[in-house]
Amino acid sequence: MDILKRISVYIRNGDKERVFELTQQAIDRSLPPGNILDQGLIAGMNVVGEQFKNHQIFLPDVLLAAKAMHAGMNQLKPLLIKEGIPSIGRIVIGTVHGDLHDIGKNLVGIMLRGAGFEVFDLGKDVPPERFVETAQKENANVIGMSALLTTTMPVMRKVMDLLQNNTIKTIIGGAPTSQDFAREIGADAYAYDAANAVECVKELTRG
Ligand code: B1M
Repeated sequence: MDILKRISVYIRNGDKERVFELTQQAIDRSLPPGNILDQGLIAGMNVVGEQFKNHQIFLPDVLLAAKAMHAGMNQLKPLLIKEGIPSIGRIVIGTVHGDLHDIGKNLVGIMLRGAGFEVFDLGKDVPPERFVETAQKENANVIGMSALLTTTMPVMRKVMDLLQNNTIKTIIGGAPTSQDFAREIGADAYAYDAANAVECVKELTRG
């Protein structure tokens, strides 16, 4: 079995030690970090999501998979972020209040940093006011919100309400969100994945 396939299997098994070892091996073999991420770590997590939905595995299994995912992502982080490049914009990101899913948001933060943005990561379970207050305090150009639960999507609307008459741009993402939802709440952009988030934020901060 190839090394990326094995990483995805160990994500599914929640074996963070093996994920750590194999990610290091893949890096040592000079495999592109983007491939290790997509075909190894994310591929494994996608299967975990399917199995959880179909009641084949349970919450503790998902938690272990998330820990294994973090172990691999931490190793890839320095390769995805180029150090010392000048900031091309400032963005506040976070997962909205009530929502504890932060893997996708972390990935978006890593890719934005890699592209040269200064990122203020508020973490998860972030109240609407905090997004706005931090963006104003840090003089950010953009606020980025992540939600993985249908029940927490309305928090994005609350942030939009607080931002009325403000020039700060907004981007949303996360599995249950969509372009239509972004339009409905008045967000400036919707991104389907981390690479797309970088393209959208570049567009929002251009000129
Ligand atoms: Co939960 N969970 N979870 N979970 N979990 C989902 C989201 C779910 C779809 C699983 C399922 O049923 N198939 C389901 C949500 C259903 C719904 O509302 N539609 C669900 C549920 C129900 C729950 C609980 C309610 C379970 C329970 O307690 N009974 C509970 C809720 C807790 C809470 O938040 N209050 C819960 C808990 C957890 C864990 C804590 C165990 C763990 C999270 C650990 C962590 O994040 N630290 C977890 C996990 C891991 C998942 C799944 C399996 C994987 C999510 C993930 O990390 N994916 C997920 C199933 C799935 O998504 N297939 C599931 C990998 C990640 C790289 O992708 O996050 O989509 P993603 O991010 C992508 C894009 O969406 C996009 O770019 C990222 C990179 O490509 N993106 C953005 C994300 N944010 C963006 C922001 C942007 C732009 C793009 O701009 C700012």
